[in-house]
Amino acid sequence: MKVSQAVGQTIARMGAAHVFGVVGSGNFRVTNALLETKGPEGQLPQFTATRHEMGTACMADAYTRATGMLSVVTVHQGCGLSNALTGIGEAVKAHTPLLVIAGDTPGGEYFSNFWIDQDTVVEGMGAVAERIHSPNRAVTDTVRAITRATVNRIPVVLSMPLDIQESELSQEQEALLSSIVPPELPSPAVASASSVTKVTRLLSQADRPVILAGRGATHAVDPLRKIAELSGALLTTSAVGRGLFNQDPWHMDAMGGFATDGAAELVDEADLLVVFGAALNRWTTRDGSLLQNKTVVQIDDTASAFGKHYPVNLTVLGDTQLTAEAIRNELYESLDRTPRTGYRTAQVKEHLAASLHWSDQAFEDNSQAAGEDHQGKIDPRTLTNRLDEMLPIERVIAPDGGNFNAYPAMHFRVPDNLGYSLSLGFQSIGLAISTVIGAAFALPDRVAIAGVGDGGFMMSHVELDTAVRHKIPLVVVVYNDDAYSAEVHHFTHETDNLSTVVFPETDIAAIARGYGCEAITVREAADLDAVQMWVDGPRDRPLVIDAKITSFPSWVLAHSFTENE
Ligand SMILES: Cc1ncc(C[n+]2csc(CCOP(=O)(O)OP(=O)(O)O)c2C)c(N)n1
Ligand SMILES: [Mg+2]
Repeated sequence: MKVSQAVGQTIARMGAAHVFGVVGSGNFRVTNALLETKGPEGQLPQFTATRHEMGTACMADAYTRATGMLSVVTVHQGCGLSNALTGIGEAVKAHTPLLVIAGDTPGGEYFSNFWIDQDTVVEGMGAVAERIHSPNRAVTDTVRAITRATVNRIPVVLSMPLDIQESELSQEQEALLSSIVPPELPSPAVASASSVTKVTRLLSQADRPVILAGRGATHAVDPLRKIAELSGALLTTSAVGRGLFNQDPWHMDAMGGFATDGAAELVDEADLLVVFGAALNRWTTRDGSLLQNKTVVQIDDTASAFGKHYPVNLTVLGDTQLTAEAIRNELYESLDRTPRTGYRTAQVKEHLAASLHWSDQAFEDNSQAAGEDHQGKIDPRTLTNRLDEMLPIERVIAPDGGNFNAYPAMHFRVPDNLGYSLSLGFQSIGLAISTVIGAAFALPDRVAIAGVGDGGFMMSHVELDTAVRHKIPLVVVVYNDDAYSAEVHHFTHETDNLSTVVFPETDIAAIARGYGCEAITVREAADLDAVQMWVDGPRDRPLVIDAKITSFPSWVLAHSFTENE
């Protein structure tokens, strides 16, 4: 058996659920062997051919985030891998366990056009570099790569030199193939008893406690709601945790830059913030300001998360679910099963209800009727509020980066946390279309909605081809202002020379039709009636909405200009 065959078989037997790839000569044989081998449940892995490796990695990242299952990125050596790096970088920032398999030039062939120092490049991205070292180690090397990705929640790039791929596998390694099983994680650990008691005490004494959950607390929702009920706390999430507490009447939606003024005030005035599985970055904390004048407790299963962005008062190491359950049990005892009022007053309830939905927040519609220099422009808030009403709530939303980004990120309601796929950990523009396609493979019964700027769209629309081929019920809302408006609004105060960041008008609807999508151009709310036809139809090809929007600094950008973009 050739090494390429054995590596492909090993990956399938380790539980690869979905393979995304751009296949070239360097990864062809391994990929085919992988797709022909049944996994531990007797099923063949699914395969999606993508059009650019950046999209490949984003789709795999989103698929794994939504399912928890192993997805594989398969790319050609050198340039195939380098094209995937931005998507891999996003997965690194999001702690997504990914296996990336990449061909590699044969040892010593540094003169090959394809040669790059793959390990150095990969490590520089913050991912883990693994490789197939020899025909005597190929199966073992592959098992270790997948185990590291899974256990350490990190993308691992397995480089596969072509000469080793073509070698005959050793008999010892071949014998290992039949006994391969998916990696198993060690049992999670609860925080120490003294830590649990400290947090319990803080919660039972606070007047205005707030509980913040990030994506690291996905499994802790039930005990967290109970803790909040007992201690009289309000509930909120990080941006990636959006939707976790949707079922709870005392939740405030996401905290930080995306929050309404009313929700931000409630966090600001809290006297205790207990954080479960969230990084507390500058966006969640509004540059740290939301951590002021209160006790902040950070609970996480990874010590490197502590104080990464801002100092906190107390850190607690432990699995978020088990630790939340322990705190809940101790609170029950110490409060004699009687919930405290805490922050849950009638007045706060009213405040909460009024500030929950962005669509309820008053604004002055600045849509513009057709004029001399344009044929009409729609206010992006009006656009998104209207689409939010029209599109089914069974949805998954992926917002891209840019000035516009808070509109799709917050004006669209989400049904739950799975309905929100945020690939802004690397703060790259151009990832959302691929992200939402990856999520759609995981959640085929939902409408997939990407909200992108014209800049992000022009960088990544090639994956519309993938969505068309797979008949994905995708809606791409393009907030089109013919500019990198984040940069326009950022620099407009210091220079008149904005020619580097503005563009002539682009007919995005025509581009989309070229891929086989349905497409409409929207200049006023009435133009959105066409969306209803798509919603009522078979939804078997993507709809691209080229919305010509009015441009002004969005609220998130307005209060983040003080530092970096
Ligand atoms: C890959 C990448 N390149 C450049 C940037 C810097 N950048 C941030 S926002 C932005 C403009 C995005 O334009 P668009 O998608 O049209 O959204 P808008 O800001 O106009 O609303 C740019 C270039 C980035 N974040 N990521
Ligand atoms: Mg723009």
